[in-house]
Amino acid sequence: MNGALVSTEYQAELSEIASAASLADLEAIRVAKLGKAGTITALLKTLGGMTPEQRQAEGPKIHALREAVTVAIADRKAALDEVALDARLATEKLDMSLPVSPGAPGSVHPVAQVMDELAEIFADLGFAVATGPEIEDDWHNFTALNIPETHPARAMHDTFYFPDKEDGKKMLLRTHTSPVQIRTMMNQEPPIRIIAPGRTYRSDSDATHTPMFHQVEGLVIDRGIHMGHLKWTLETFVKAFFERDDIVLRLRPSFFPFTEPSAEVDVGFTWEKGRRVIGGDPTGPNGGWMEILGSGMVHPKVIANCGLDPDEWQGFAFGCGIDRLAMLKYGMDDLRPFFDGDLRWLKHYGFAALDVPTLSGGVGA
Ligand code: 2NL
Repeated sequence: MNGALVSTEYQAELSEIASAASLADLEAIRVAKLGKAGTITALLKTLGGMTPEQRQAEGPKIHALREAVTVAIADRKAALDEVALDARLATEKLDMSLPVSPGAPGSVHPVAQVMDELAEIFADLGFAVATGPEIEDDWHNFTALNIPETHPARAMHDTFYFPDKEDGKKMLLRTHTSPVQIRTMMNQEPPIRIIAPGRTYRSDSDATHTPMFHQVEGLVIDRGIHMGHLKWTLETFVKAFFERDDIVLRLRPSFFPFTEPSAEVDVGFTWEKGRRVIGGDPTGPNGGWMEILGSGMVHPKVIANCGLDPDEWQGFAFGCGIDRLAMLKYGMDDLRPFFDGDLRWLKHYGFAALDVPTLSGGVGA
């Protein structure tokens, strides 16, 4: 294309475009020239009716005209766009100091809140959070834990089983989070310090039991671990969680197949305004003991089942219900609304998502 030629021959066309005053004017020019019924489009159509000689002479001129007009329109459009943007920037103002509208922020469920608090407190004690599948096999859920084939917990009416599998593996919904610790012991070298919080399932339903509930278990495996470590850890945890220093623990002998010795753990409570509150003197006139945890030294058979030498490695473990912890700390007296999804309940008992990451502040706060 010969630019000099074009600029002299089509001066009128091009100056009309270059002086278009607005984007709307420019668009009108484009349609008038290049649109379906435009003048240049009509010129292009005349090529079809020409002799080859005429077409050879006229063709390049017409195409050059269309090219020149197309380029001129694009240039003018860019210039007009810039003028429009400059005008907008000169007049529009954004007030960055305006507060955003609050919207509907939702709230953190008490169970999630307590799980965060547990993770924070135990992190301060050197524990990592471990998770695992909710659908388990009976080896990880029962056998590895030294729970005999005949144990009532294995019965159909206590545990949710899946239909039999071809390979003979019995699949179930985990009845505790212990299988997470079994998997950790099998896959990680000691020393191990973990908590395993999560959903657990038992075929149980009344005012204080729901078929799905939340449990946290803790596990420490190292050399030379004894009951003293267990008691100090639980005491430190309970004081940090309930945010009181005047809490006493009582360990009572008990039995679990997976720990030896085993101990049930009671906390001292006192009656305050018709409510049981953790802390205070359990032996006083307003006091009493409440069971909140099960615990013990990990049974040597369980350690051996996970491929570790029980003469070298010892440990303690404990388990407790998260839903129950939440009820005790935040004063709910009914478990069932935890899982109803009623927004009124959540609004009342839920926690602000970003303002309050934890109320516990960890250990030593
Ligand atoms: C309770 C009792 C307990 C454990 C859980 C545990 C896990 C492994 C090995 C040994 Cl892998 N023990 N867990 C130990 C004692 C008690 O829970 O009453 N839970 C609600």
